Amino acid sequence: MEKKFKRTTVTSALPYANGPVHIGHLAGVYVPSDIYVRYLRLKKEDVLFIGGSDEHGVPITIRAKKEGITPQDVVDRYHTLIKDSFKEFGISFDVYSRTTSETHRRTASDFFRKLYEKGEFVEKTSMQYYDEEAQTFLADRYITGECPHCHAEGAYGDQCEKCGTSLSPTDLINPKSAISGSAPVMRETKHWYLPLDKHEEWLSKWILEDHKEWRNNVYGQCKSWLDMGLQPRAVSRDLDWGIPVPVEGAEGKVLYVWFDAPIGYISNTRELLPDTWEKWWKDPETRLVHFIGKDNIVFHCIVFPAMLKAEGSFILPDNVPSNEFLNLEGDKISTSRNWAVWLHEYLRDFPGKQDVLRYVLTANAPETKDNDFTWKDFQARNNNELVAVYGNFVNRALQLTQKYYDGVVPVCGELTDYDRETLNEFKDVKQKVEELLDVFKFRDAQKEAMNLARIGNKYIADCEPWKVVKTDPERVKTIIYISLQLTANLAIAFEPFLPFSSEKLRRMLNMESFEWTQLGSTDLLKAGHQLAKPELLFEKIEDEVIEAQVQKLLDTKKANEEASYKANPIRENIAFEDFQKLDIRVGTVLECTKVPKADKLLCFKIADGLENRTIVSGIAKYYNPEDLVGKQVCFIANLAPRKLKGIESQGMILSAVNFDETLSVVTVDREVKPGSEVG
Ligand code: B3M
Ligand code: ZN
Repeated sequence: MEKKFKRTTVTSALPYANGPVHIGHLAGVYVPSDIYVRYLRLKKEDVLFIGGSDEHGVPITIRAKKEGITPQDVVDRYHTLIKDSFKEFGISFDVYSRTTSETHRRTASDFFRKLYEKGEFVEKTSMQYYDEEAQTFLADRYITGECPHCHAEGAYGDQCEKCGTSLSPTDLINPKSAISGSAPVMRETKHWYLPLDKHEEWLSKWILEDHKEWRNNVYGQCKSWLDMGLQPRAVSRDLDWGIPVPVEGAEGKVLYVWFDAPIGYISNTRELLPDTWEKWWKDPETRLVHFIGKDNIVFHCIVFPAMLKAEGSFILPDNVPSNEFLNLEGDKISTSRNWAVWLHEYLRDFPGKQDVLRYVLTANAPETKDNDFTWKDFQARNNNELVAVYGNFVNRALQLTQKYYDGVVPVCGELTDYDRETLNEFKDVKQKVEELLDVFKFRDAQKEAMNLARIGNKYIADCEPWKVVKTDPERVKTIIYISLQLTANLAIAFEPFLPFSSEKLRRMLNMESFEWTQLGSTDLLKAGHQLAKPELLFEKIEDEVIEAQVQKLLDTKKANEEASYKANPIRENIAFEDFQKLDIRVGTVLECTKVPKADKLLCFKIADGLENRTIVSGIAKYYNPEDLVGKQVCFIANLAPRKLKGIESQGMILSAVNFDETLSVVTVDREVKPGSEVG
């Protein structure tokens, strides 16, 4: 890479301190950022790795209320848990702080005040639900009511979890405050907005023209936001948990969590380096890189840069590598449904096996599309790759050295053509790994490192030193010498990915440290050098261990199913005449398209036997529209028409709500005439 930067500031998304960290977070953000930072450090580049907990926001207050504790109790608990488990897992932050720190409060307040004084905000009043009993404005999540689409009770002011439709609080039928249970009233409230529309022009140029190298998913999401046109965004909230808005007339208002959280990167740098933090954020020769998950793209590529630009003295991110999602055994990871592999539990269940998880999450990294984590794959990658390839090669090389030469590196004799070929093959691994890491292709980079071990395995298997030793002992010295050089190279190549194993290997090789620049060299270990006693680098993971983990997930699934059944008990009996009022029919899907500006809705054209009708349904998350064309679906034909996103929907398509809240449309198992009655 051309070197126009003096140093790199690397940030990784600040996890919400309202739950522990799981493998989805690790695969998406923390493992790749840690690999990247370790790589830069190995190259002796100036780099700072910033992490911390995000401790504000409504979900934390909801959790506190549920548990009958304070929000501070919630964040204290999870901040410590998260921080400790990151440390044990080897995520090598230079600082891991929190957004409830005093430094952060001051930094975020100053930031807001500066923008305020520069006139970078617009003030607007709007009507918002207010709980008169509790005397407080209500965040969207604090209002529940009947969903206007599927008529489920208990839909939230921002979303109905039943049918997945996104809502605003005023859409709810019979809204209720989740705090007091009373019916909220509308009241006027004032907020400060960041006028993103005013920033649209430079943002468009900066992203769409100057950063074409950003990952497709990042670039694409930014483009679609910019194409839709940016709107002013409120940066304050009526809430009693957060950083108070530091201007007059803002009593009871706090900074919106997405305003203060990214400033947390700056505060945490400042906490670590009170005197020199500015060069990491303001010097144009500093490169800023944000590692995030895909749900954070708009905040890091559009909102935060607009804030930084409005402030005026900060640099903008150079790249924002963002991953897609990791699923678990085919289902979306979910904190609330406990569908996850939690880092602290993994560390407890698999002590000393940090690198196995690091390896698997990188090998399976959701870099370009969502990926799936399964325990079977975890076991297979450990047993067939780490143990059978990397570990096996290293073990052979070290054991043979022990056996033939008492652990002393032998003198290299004359090279054969095959030796030279092998040496050549691993000489260019450095360049290959660098080229890939420089563009954030962690999966492929790790594959290159593993390839080095494959070369070694093949070499030693082809050369068969255990046989040759009987006929040509001099030749064996050369074979072992070359195998040991390869082994040392592996310790370097894997260092950013598997730091614990590299350290262990380095100890076995009796080497203090290696430099990245030595990667590819063929005389890392000199003849006569004494190695330490070999141990196994990796160990096989047995079926029982994996079965126990799978069983744990099956138990979770069962508990979730039971809970969901309990939460949705069979309703009261109805009279047959009431049932007869429902007119359910089968229709054939003629067309199905996405509804613009509504990520959950699909628009159907259905042949209902008589004519074609339009039905809008909130299932876009679960289907590709093309896949539904031609299917026969069941729908309620006599539901009063209603408008959704400006489209008149003439009925409702029936779908089953699975325990994990995914939806499946109800179809017929044999083709029938469109318009056939269901009953
Ligand atoms: N805490 C959201 C998340 O964990 C948020 C990231 C903040 S980064 C400044 O998805
Ligand atoms: Zn609904």
